[in-house]
Amino acid sequence: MRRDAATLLASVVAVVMVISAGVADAQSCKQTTCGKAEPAPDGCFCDNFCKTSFDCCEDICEVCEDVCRPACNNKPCQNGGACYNIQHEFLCDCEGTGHEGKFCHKRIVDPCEGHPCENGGECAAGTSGYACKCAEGFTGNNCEIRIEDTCLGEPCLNGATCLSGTATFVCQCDDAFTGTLCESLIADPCQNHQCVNGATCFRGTIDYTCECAPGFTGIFCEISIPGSCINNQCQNGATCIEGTTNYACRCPPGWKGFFCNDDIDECEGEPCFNNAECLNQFDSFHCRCITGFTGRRCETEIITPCSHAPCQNGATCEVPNRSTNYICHCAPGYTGTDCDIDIDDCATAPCLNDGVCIDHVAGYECDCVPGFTGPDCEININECDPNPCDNDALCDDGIASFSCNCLPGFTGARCADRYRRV
Ligand SMILES: [Ca+2]
Ligand SMILES: [Ca+2]
Ligand SMILES: [Ca+2]
Repeated sequence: MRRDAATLLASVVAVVMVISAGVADAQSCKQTTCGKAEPAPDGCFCDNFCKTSFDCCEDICEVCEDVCRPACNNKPCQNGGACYNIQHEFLCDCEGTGHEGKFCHKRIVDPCEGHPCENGGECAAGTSGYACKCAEGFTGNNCEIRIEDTCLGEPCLNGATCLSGTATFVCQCDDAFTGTLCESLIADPCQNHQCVNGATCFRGTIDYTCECAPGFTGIFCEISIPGSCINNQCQNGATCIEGTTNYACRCPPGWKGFFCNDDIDECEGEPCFNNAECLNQFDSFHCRCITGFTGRRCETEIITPCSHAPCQNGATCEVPNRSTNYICHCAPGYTGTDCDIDIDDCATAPCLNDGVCIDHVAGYECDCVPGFTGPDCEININECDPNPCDNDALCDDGIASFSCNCLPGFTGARCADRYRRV
């Protein structure tokens, strides 16, 4: 920023006085001549003839006169320096031009020229040299030294953050761990916390803090905040009631609990009759009736043609759609409208060989005469098996009997006797 002329004037008057003392005064300037391309004498400012004390005018350079003319007319300041007239003197302000000297003619050498900072370091020029601001991982005056990453190999344990130093590292432990490498687990201080009133416990390194539920305060959230309905936790449309030490929730029908977030079980009082199943619903219950019952609580028996149980002997009763009558589906062995007739299973005379038929439910039994067997007495029992005849006689099977055909010399029903010679 270029300085204000007035400020500058005040600050340089003293300097000018010193300069004037060492140079020719106005009178001597008037008497001085300077040739073409020759510098004017020190301290002379020749209007229209000599530009500065160092440069003569190109066209003509005669007697230097008019030393009191503003010197800046001759544009003495070079390289964009600002010129200020101060009595018989001028002053060049070189700031920002990169030059210095009375005429801003001398280039200021930038100490950062040549980029002395290595490895991406930033160079900052100062009055006595430069300083390098090194990129991460480098050090040294010119950032020429690479810093060894001491966190290589991830030495910190249990999720700790490793901070790399020049020769060592530091592990920044998670709250739950401690030790140089964060290897030791700290007992959770929340394990035996005393936070109350629905507060949440947050563990610290050695202690815990309680984050209170709305409406509570204190280290352990043990203090109720009066007027706490502002942040109440009443749910399901409950109304918040301010209290002196706490608020209360007035629950709408169907809800209970401090915050009205518990559904009331309307089935608890067993409102359904006749073995109906009770279903808990929002502010209500529903009875699922078994067959034959109806009503909100299944309290009403449904009267149908089947209600008086007309079907007998294990039959099932059915009322066809839109019918006022019933149909009995009989169990095996029965017939009739009400299944009250035991079917005569002997009607087809299933017993053979004079067997007597005995009727049962869905079946019969045959009582066979002697000499026959089998479910229907269809088998003639073989009385010759085993052979009852003696002395190799042949046996003839009969009905409940047998006969033996004796070999010569034998007699008797079983040929057991020998003939005697008379
Ligand atoms: Ca309910
Ligand atoms: Ca029968
Ligand atoms: Ca027989």
